[in-house]
Amino acid sequence: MGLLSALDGGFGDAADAVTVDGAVLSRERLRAAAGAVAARIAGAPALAVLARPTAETVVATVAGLLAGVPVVPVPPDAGPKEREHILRDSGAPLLAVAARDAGTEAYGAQVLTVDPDERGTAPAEPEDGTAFVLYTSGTTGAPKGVLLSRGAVAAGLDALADAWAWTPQDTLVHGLPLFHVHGLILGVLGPLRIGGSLVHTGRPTPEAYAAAGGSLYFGVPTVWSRVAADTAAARALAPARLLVSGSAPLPVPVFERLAALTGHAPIERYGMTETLITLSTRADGERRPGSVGLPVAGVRTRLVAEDGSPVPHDAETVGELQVSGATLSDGYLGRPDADAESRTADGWFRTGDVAVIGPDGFHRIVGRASVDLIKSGGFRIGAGEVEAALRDHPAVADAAVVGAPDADLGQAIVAYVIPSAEVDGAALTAFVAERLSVHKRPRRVVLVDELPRNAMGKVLKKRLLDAEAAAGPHSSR
Ligand code: MLC
Ligand code: AMP
Repeated sequence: MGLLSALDGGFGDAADAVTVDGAVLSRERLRAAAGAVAARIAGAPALAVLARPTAETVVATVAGLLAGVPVVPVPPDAGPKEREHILRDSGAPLLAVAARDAGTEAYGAQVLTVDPDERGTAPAEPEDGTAFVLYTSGTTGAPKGVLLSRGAVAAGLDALADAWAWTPQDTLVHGLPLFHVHGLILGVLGPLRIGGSLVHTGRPTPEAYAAAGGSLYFGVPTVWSRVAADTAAARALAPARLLVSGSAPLPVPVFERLAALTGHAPIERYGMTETLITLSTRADGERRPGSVGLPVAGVRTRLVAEDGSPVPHDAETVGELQVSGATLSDGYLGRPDADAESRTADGWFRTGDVAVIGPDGFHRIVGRASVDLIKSGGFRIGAGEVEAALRDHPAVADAAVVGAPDADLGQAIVAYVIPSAEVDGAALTAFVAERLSVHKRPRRVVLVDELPRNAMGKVLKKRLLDAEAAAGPHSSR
């Protein structure tokens, strides 16, 4: 069975298999359009896709998978620095775009225009190989390409079908970006493997979720927090079957308000680009606020103390969460150093997340080991990448970036900057937004004369976070 099993004819056609950006694609039309693109890219080492939430992005992604060409999603708002890095580092010779983006900068790659009305013959899907190279931030440096095999993606989706009782009767609704695991792999490939249909809402607003009439809804906690604050929109989700939150911690008050207004206790699940989704509460099990539940089928977890010893499963003692199983990636593209750092000698992946496990096996994520990986609105952002971008500004002598608690975004990027010339925060925010992806921009800039440092000269970010906490709660909205 291929990865896109719902597309291969066995499930029959569905006139409205994928609705995105006002376009409605049947399975037959999606296969035909992707088949036409697959013929043009056959044999290429990789296909970059300018991943706007459009029919063209879905067609190009399916084409890459049918042709056995690894797909490299490029965030559509990535500024020149980030886009050039992804294109050059991945070595993708082709960048698939919609007609309106035909003139886009591709840094030496050839721009390939995708037409969802084109028709061709879909090739037989390959059995194995790399499905995706997904770029994700580390604590320092530019984003790294994570190699996800077809087998890992298939195993990951099948495990979620089991945990969430996800079937061809489901209509999935979400408005998440199509360049990460959540929106693209779960949110687009899910229905193309499991069956059923997809409605992508463009932006994930409460009004759009309320109007979509689906059975299964995905969102990051920022989306659910906005839905929970909109009583009418939340009540409109009562007829749904399952609401699923992930990519960042779902605050317990949001869980409770959502449950009260919709009648559905949300499912919370946990994952990473490097491991796909590894933990989840279950549709047929307890949905405990603040908990990410149990390992999904095919995944094992363990908790390890700093000295490498096992941590008791007493729901109190924290340890680093390590995972193994069928959903793990094949490592980072061209980065054996990062691979070695992220895996144990016995092959487990070090998540960098700190967790507890209860005697009943339920997992709770309590934080991250490093202050330099920030989750803002569900996006993973490395402090080092933002600091490097800020230091490229002529009026910046030095900068330190932290993720400050934020009622809307979970964490908001706050930049402490030592200026070398007159500059204001808005100009620095715009500078970062133009060079990197827009969501990596600081939401606040604090101009300072110096940064707190230890004897080795390392910035004491804990002190900056304490200052943020002392200043009281913020909301970037
Ligand atoms: C604002 N904008 C700017 C700007 N300031 N543009 C340029 N320069 C500036 N200085 C524009 C943006 O382009 C955008 O335009 C608009 O303002 C709103 O941007 P925003 O303020 O950043 O959006 P916001 O409302 O804060 O977004 C919230 C959100 C978003 C929830 C919609 O954070 C989001 O989509 N998050 C999902 C992240 C995700 O999918 N993560 C999964 C990772 S996978 P416009 O035109 O676009 O409106 C993973 C594994 C797992 O974690 O477990 O799932
Ligand atoms: P990414 O690489 O963007 O996929 O981000 C992965 C990170 O998101 C994980 O290492 C966690 O820190 C965080 N994350 C994902 N889901 C959850 C969750 N349900 N609760 C807490 N953190 C989460």
